[in-house]
Amino acid sequence: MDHCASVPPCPLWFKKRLGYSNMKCRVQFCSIIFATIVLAAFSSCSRSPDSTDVLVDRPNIVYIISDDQYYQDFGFMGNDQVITPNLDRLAEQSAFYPNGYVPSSVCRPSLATLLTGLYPHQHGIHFNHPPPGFQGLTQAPEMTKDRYDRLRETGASFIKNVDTLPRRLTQYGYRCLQTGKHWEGHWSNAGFTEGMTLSEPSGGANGDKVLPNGDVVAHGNGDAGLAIGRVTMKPIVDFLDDCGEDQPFLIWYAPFLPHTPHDSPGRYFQAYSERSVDPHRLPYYASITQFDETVGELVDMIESRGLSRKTLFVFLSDNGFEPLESNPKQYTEKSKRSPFEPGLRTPILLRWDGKISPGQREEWVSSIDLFPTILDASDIDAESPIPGLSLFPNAASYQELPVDRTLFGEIYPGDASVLGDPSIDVAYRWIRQGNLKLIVPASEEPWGNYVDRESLFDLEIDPNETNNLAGDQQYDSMKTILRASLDKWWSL
Ligand SMILES: [Ca+2]
Repeated sequence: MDHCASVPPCPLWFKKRLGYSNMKCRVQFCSIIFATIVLAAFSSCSRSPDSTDVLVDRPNIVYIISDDQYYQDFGFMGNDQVITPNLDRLAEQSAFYPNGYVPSSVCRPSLATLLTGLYPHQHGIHFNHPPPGFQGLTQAPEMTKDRYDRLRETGASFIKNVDTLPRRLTQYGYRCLQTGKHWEGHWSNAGFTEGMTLSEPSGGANGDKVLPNGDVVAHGNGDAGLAIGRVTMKPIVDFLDDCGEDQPFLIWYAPFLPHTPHDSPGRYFQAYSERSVDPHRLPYYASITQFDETVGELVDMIESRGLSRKTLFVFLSDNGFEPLESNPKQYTEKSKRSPFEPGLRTPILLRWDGKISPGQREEWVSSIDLFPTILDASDIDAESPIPGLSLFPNAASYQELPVDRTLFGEIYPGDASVLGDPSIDVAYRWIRQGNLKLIVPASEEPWGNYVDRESLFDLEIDPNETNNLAGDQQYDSMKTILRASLDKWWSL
């Protein structure tokens, strides 16, 4: 039997770590997968039902992920126009990091980083859509549902073969529920034990596409899962009721909010009737308030069950979004998808009553830190090296994070031209250290045309990233240092 016949492309982090060729990597990777399956089967046979791996005091995890929200569009971030009372309350009860980043300013790579603790060039999910890209997948006359599903499943192969948060937590007795946004096919592909996304058309208002031949397919971003928050919270209520008091759990709450369509019910618009909100921002703000209300419902589900001292809440946004004044369904050039601050920044909140000291932290942090933070809070080791830092000691007892910490990220088009080698598609890489941020395009005509040469910004004096200092001789040495750090990081 050829065990490698159905093995997906080798994950890039694996290939790079071992320095293998594609073929050798594929064979080695296959062997390890096979050995792991055998070992797992043996382990599960040998593990007793009352194994010490079954925990009694690890926290539940409630992972709340906003979809497309500008980092300042929260009451607790100083915006006095937007209505977010529930998120404001969560921030008051949390270690609150206003200076947070995501590595990539678009949904799927950003969400995959949360699931894996790896950068996109390491987990391999650098795209929203696998080849032949969104147009090819949805508009090619010869496309059928069967072929579409196979192409999407190929794109979901990476998540199946990497350590994920739900897979790791499940090994320690957790039940893990997926709701909302999920690009990796069926919920089980990422290691959840239960979920909403089935990789099949849902018939809901969002998440389905009709092919030219009339076949209906799942768009790929969550299908039935997209009903959470917008239509219902019942799957989470049922899950919590079923878990009871002692079953540890992870809830992945990633509703399709405040993402477009900004079509919230009228009461969310009416909430702004006494406020002078710019008309082009109103539908987006209404969707933020709708999202905020669901966050309040979710937090209440935990508190009303007496679980708040047994639960770690984690909050962030997967990427930024600023509505365009001339077309509010679209976003400003410097927000979503871009290598600029409005696309990459997010506040990060960590709440665990009795364990985490509420209050603002000024350190620079990244979503890459959340996988190790959650494992650390749960007293679980990562299975393989991961690049982020646990924020838990800082959140729990103000232990300092490294001074002048360096943050990194990478920007890609939504469509992959090839799987298994993100370096072919990468459009920009960025690094921030102190006040300086360097953006390096992959060519002089990169996708998106955000910058066409190395661009260095001093964010303290130039927060809007308009004055490129890369040609200024007094910055030469710093630019060289940042570029070297960026290239070293990229090779890992
Ligand atoms: Ca998003």
